[in-house]
Amino acid sequence: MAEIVRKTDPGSVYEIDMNSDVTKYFENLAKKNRELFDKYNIKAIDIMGSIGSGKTSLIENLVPRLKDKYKISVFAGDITTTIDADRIESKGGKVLEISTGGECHLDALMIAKALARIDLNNTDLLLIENVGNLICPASFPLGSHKRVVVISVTEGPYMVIKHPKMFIDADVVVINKIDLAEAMGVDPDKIAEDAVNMQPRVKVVKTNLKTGEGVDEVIKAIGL
Ligand SMILES: Nc1nc2c(ncn2[C@@H]2O[C@H](COP(=O)(O)OP(=O)(O)OP(=O)(O)O)[C@@H](O)[C@H]2O)c(=O)[nH]1
Ligand SMILES: [Mg+2]
Repeated sequence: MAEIVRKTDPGSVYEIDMNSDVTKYFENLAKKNRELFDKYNIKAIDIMGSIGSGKTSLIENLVPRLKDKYKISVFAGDITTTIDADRIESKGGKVLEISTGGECHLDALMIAKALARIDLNNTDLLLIENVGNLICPASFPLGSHKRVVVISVTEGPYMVIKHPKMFIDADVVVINKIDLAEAMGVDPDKIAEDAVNMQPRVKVVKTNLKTGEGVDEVIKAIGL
């Protein structure tokens, strides 16, 4: 068995403790964001997932299906580019790009500042595309009502068990690119089983976001 150095080992390589005040600061801001969402009757959905898993593709599929039912705003979190924002706009979504300038996640302060820039009275569904990775976004609640995690079979079979925090806090897990499952030698049902074992209340949906397969089930699973 390989040796593991854990964060909790005394004198280990990880001696610096996380600054719990910083964590509390962002958690409080997330609560304030939630209060604002509720005051304006806005459903806020945090869409997280690894790089290239299909977060933007999911939003591209959701916007046309939901735009007659909801007044939708989208926050597209990206490190530098407006590529995702442009894609979503081309589907008819109203998008505010949040460029994190290198940060690997969105945080509640970025959301609070972005909320000041949109017409809250004219929004009743807010889709937030978080920055692509399965680590940092898990530790930064934004105040959203639901957390959706998008992973794809092309990332291999172990995404869920390697990233427990992301999946323990998830409400919906989307397993995407099922059209490529056979070529990848990855079983989407096994990934689904891992997700339910990690968080028994989670809803899991398998999708092909190139064709739109499974998107109606995602909408149902989120409760929209
Ligand atoms: N074959 C296949 N390709 C897909 C599917 N869903 C998305 N893709 C492709 O995967 C690539 C990445 O998709 P995106 O939607 O940009 O992924 P993302 O999670 O938003 O990526 P980042 O924002 O860069 O982290 C694109 O080229 C999509 O066309 C799918 O179900 N099947
Ligand atoms: Mg994207």
